[in-house]
Amino acid sequence: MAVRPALPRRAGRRTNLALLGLLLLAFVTGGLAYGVGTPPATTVVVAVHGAAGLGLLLLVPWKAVIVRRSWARAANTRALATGLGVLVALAVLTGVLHAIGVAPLSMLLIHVGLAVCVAPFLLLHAWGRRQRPRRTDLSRRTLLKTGALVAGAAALWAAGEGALRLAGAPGAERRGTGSLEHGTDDPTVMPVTQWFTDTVPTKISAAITLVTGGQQARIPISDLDRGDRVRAVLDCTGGWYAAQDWSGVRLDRLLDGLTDGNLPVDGSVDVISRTGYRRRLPLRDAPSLLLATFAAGQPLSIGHGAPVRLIAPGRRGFWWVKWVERIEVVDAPWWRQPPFPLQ
Ligand code: HEM
Ligand SMILES: Nc1nc2c(c(=O)[nH]1)N[C@H]1C(S)=C(S)[C@@H](COP(=O)(O)O)O[C@H]1N2
Ligand SMILES: [Mo]
Repeated sequence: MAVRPALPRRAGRRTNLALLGLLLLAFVTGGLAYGVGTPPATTVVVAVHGAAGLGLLLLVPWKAVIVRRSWARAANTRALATGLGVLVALAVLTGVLHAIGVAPLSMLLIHVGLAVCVAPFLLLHAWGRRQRPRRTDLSRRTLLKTGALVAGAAALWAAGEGALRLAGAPGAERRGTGSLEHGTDDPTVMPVTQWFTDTVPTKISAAITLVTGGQQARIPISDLDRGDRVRAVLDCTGGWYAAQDWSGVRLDRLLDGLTDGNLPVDGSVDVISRTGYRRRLPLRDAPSLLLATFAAGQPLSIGHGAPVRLIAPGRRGFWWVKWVERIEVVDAPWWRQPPFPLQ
């Protein structure tokens, strides 16, 4: 009997499980990168994301052997499997293109879109090939191989970061979230971004409504210029960020005025846009939240949320509600809402 080379014989179950593991890790860390606010936590999540995505490439030689071996047998499932492979390859490619920092910002949107399409393909593909755990899955040998894959993926990610720096690519400067700088200290350069289906309103009101307990008050916009300032980074999940000096009024100050300093410590605050877009935040964050009417010394433009928007330091852009019209103090916990806005 001829001795076959080591690579084809070993390629198989373990390679497939490793691919599945890396894909699941990429999904989880991709979603977490948007949920977890800011560096340093996001830096770790995003680095793991990059390493998991790039780690897929390390397994290509082994996977190629598996594909070649089973191609003839798999006539029925070939189309689905090919689609999965193409989508994953494109997801990795668009992720890397964004990270390099020269592609248009829409590249990241395409990346996430492709990744979302991967999910049903992966589910169908893997379901048809379900595996039972085996005792050897916990063997010393398997652990060593897993360790080697993790180390290889981390090294590949680090090499990528090093290459970006050596090449002086714009991506070398990206934030821990993976976002690229766009319009710091110049709001006119900042992209106007809606989360999903929301649109810039044409009519905006001259006052906001505050509701706490039984009380309700209407505050004219002109009353919101109280000179409270914060420098904070707006970091959109669309892949860009900008630091600005924002000014207006701190939310705790505004609410204290209405409750004579008896603002509850527990509870949440609903910040609601004229458009219906809304986010619920913990009330204990109120001292760090600002209702801003100015950015970089200029009144907000309508696209950026005029007359007043929320500034939520340490949170991703989708929390920074624009065109704020109503603020309600509520008992419901902040986490009782969809993790991402629906409009
Ligand atoms: C099939 C699943 C996915 C794969 C294989 C994948 C792969 C990748 C790769 C290879 C990179 C480039 C990393 C680098 O070069 O440093 C990347 C970047 C990125 N991905 Fe994904 N990804 C997936 C899903 C997602 C999802 C679901 C999201 C968000 C909801 C996401 C968000 C991001 C972000 C924000 C970056 C930029 C990070 C950076 O610049 O370092 N990805 N992805
Ligand atoms: N009402 C409303 N507020 C919103 C959004 C939206 O779609 N509707 N998008 C959010 C998102 S995803 C981001 S990144 C920032 C973008 O702010 P900008 O358009 O001023 O750059 O606004 C946030 N506030
Ligand atoms: Mo955003």
